[in-house]
Amino acid sequence: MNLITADYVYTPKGFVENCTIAYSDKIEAVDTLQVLSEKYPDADIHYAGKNSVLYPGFINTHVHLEFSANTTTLKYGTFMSWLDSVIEHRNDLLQECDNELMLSKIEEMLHSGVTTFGAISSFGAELEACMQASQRVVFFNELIGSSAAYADALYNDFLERVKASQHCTENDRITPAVAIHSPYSVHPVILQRAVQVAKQNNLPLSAHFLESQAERNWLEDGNGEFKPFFEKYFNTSTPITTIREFMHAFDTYPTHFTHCVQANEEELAYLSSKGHSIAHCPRSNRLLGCGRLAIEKVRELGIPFSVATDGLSSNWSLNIFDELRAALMMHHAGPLEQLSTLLIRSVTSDAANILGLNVGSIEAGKESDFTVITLPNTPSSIDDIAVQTIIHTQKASEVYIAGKKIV
Ligand code: MCF
Ligand code: FE
Repeated sequence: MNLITADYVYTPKGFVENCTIAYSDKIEAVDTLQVLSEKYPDADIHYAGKNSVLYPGFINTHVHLEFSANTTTLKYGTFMSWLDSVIEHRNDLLQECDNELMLSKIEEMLHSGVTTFGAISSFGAELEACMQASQRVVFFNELIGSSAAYADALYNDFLERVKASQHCTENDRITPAVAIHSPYSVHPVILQRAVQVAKQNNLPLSAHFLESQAERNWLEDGNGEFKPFFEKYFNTSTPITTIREFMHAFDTYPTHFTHCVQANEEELAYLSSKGHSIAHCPRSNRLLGCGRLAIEKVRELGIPFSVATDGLSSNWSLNIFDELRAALMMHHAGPLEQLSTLLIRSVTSDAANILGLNVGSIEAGKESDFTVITLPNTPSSIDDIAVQTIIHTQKASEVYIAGKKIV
């Protein structure tokens, strides 16, 4: 048994001072050091240091590791110019992205305290790096393919990748999962089949949805900036689905929808009514000119959401603190403390519930995934710890996964 004490511990009841956790691979008990050292007289005891704050390990639910080679190659500013640049440079970027590079980005996440991430994989190329990672990984096999002619082949390739990720589960840190790329890029017939695969195998399910105004215009009336794009690359000028039809395809299975920046109130209410959740990627949304997620509406409707980095195809780092800071700045209206607390919850317990993992919370029975950060000085009040953590932290001081100290 091990005991770890921090000056502050983030528990389901909020921040608690001078709190100790007894743990092995799972959390055994949360109490004072006095009580727990009497209960476990042989335990190894560790104090995380002055101004330490212990959190459950952070969870980044949405990242594209395959695009890790991008820094200045892709065009930012508007969604369509970005997408055009992805089409142009995709092959080069994928080729430049080897295991070593992906592992270095996985390390970057780890040092920011991320102990679980959701990897969106278009080709399965990052499976090896994910198997070598210290973290838990939800491996989202992405289905993409809008043309009916190629749909079957693309679907079969997707199924093979799903199987490959299921077979590596002797590595119990990898959870196989399904991602639908988007309403504009996945044919409804294979979409339905992929949703069934997720449902029958009880796999987490995710989809990019209503990211840009261009996507909305295209799905609503087959117009706007997507029209010349589809004419040029796919020789078609009609969308394959509608917003409504796409949403309905997920009616019976709670799904993690990424972005939803352009969803209106009615659509958000619909997502809420079906128990769906949102991955919110503020820096990606800003860089691709997509706008701001109405986080206050999302909250009001009780939609669970997670803050996530997206890939380096639309971001400059995979550091979860950089993302939390961006969220704090982007959603500038409303009380700072309340938003900070909500953001911390979004990368811990809410993200864990969304992905269906037994992590994200400091309570007995949960996996022992911890992230310790150290504040530069004593916080003015216990109510400020979430804000101070977000604005002052670049790196975690200690990281534990399944009870093992990794950082
Ligand atoms: O989330 C961002 C922006 N929206 C959509 N797709 C992606 C994002 N980052 C990477 N992608 C990938 C996606 O997985 O880019 C490709 C897909 O493989 C776009 S379609 C040419
Ligand atoms: Fe994405």
